[in-house]
Amino acid sequence: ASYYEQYHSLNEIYSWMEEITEMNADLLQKIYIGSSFEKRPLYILKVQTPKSAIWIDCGIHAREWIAPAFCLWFIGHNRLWRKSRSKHGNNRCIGTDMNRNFDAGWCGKGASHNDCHEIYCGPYPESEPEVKAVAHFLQKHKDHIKAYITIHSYSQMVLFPYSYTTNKSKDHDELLSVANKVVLAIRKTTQKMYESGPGAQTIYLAPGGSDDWAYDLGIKYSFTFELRDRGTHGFLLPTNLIKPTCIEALSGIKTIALHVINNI
Ligand code: 0X9
Ligand code: ZN
Repeated sequence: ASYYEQYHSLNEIYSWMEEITEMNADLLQKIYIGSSFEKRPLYILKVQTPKSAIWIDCGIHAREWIAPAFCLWFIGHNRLWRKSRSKHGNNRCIGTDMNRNFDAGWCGKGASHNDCHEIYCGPYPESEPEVKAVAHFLQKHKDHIKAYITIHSYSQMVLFPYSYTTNKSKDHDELLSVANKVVLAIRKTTQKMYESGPGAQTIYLAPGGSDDWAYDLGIKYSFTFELRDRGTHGFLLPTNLIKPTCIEALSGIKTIALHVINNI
C-alpha cells in the first residue's frame, strides 16, 4: 500500500507536510495558524491560487481517521510529475528521475539517493525499464546513430556534455560551435534567445543523464534542448506557444543535421 493508503501519526504527518512543501515549493506553502490546546502547531497547506480560495479541513473529530487521510491524499496529487512511475523495494516514494538513471557518473553530485526527491537516481544505473530500453537500443545501433538529441523544457538552452563533471569533453570546442550555430538559427527563426554551453556549467551538475551517456558511448553530437520558456509559464506553456516553439526547435535540429552531414 502506498503512503497515502495508510493512516499516519501526527508526527508522521508533520514530517510529510514539511517534505511535500519542500519538494513543491512553487505550489505549496505551509502556514502556521496557531496551536492546539496541547500546544501542537496547527499548519495549513496553501495550494497556490490566483485570488479566491477553497478551505478544506480534515479531522475536526479525532476518531474519524479517514478524514485526515483524505487531506493527505488530496495534496498528494501532482500534475507536474517529473519521474518514472516505478516502485523499488521498500521505497516510500514512487519514481526515479530517468535523467539521473543512465550509467554516466551515476548518482554523483547533482543527483539524490533519496527516493522521495525529484532527482532520485534510482537504486542502481538503468534500474528503470525505460532507461534500459533506450540505452540498449542506442548501444545496438551506435555505429549508425551520428547524433543524439533529447528535448526537455524549460529555460531556452542548448546543452552538450558534460553534465556529470565540470571537466571539458574532448570535443568541447566543436560542440560549442555547433550549439552556437543552433542558437543563431533559433534567433533568426523566431527572435528567441537561447543560451548554449556544457550542462554542468550552464545549468548545474547533473549526473546520470542520457546526453552524457550517449556521448561516452561514442555518439559525439549529443545535445539537450531546453525549450521555452524562461519561467513565465514554466512547465505550463500555453498552447498558442506550441507552434513557434516547435518551429524554432526544428531550425535547431536542422542546424545539427547539416553539421553532422558535413562532418562525417
Ligand atoms: O536536470 C535535467 O535533467 C535537465 N533539466 S530539466 O529542467 N529539463 O530537468 C538538464 C539535463 C542536462 N543534461 C544532463 N544532466 N545530463
Ligand atoms: Zn527535463
